[in-house]
Amino acid sequence: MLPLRVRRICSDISSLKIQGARKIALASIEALYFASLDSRAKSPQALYSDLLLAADALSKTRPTEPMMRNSLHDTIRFVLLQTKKKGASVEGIRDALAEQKKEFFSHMQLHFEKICEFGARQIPQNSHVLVHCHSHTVVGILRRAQFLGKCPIVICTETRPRFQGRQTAEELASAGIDVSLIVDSAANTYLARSDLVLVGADAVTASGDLVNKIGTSSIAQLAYMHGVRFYSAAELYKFDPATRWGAPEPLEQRSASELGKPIKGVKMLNPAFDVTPAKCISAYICEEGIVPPQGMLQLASKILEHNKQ
Ligand code: RUB
Repeated sequence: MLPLRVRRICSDISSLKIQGARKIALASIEALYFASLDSRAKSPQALYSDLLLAADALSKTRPTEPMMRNSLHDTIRFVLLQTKKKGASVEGIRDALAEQKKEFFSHMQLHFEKICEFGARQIPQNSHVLVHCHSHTVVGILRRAQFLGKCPIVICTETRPRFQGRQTAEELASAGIDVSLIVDSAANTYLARSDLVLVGADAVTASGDLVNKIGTSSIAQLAYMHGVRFYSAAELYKFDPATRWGAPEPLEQRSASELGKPIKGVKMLNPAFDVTPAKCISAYICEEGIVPPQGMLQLASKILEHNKQ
């Protein structure tokens, strides 16, 4: 049985109380640390087994989250190396994990700040920006642009069925940004007058395709048609290494109950994510800078390989 604190985080991630790839990855590492504190293991190997169980449960909470999977993978690998050290002890591993978590969080913060800076530079003065869903990274970029005096004018789609766009609009408004909310189906009307689209990322594939909140691909296709630039803010940790060998990114299907009252005789379908083809993406904004979709494979592979040494 998983410790209560781990089960709570799993449930907060599945229910979207914790949402957005970045926050999900950070919460999963916090949960792994709690798993180490709450484990009753008496040997490093037993502690490692407990952490593996926790990591497995966490990674199943949202199937379309390579950033969480990559983070858990690296941390589990770190724990394995600790267990193999001469004189390894349960206490020693807990301490090492605490340090590792601190380092991971500060790295993620640094990457976030870099993306905000690179992203803000892509936003022209007084430009019209269309955003979809709620991405902490996108909000960070727009806040940074506002701080730099660029005064973006933002349109948020409400993002059915969970309405994450409302949260985006609220956060931008409280940062003093000119922001309006539209229904998802009004995207085409406002795209025609937008200077750019800015969305987050849940996964980036080896071919440079983007997996993000359902509706992203329709907006991207429309932006392509209108000749509007389309950016996705994506840490390199959002790259899914399995796609290098042809594995498709799993796309989460959520409960039909999110769509409201059932209708007799009607199937209710609720896919959470969709795939935007690389050709519709002007560039990714990552911690290394502004990268065309074709460049993500090489950059991300380098980072993920580096962590395996
Ligand atoms: C959120 C979503 C976000 C990405 C990136 O979907 O699609 O664009 O997760 O977010 P959900 P961030 O609400 O289903 O989690 O920039 O915060 O990592």
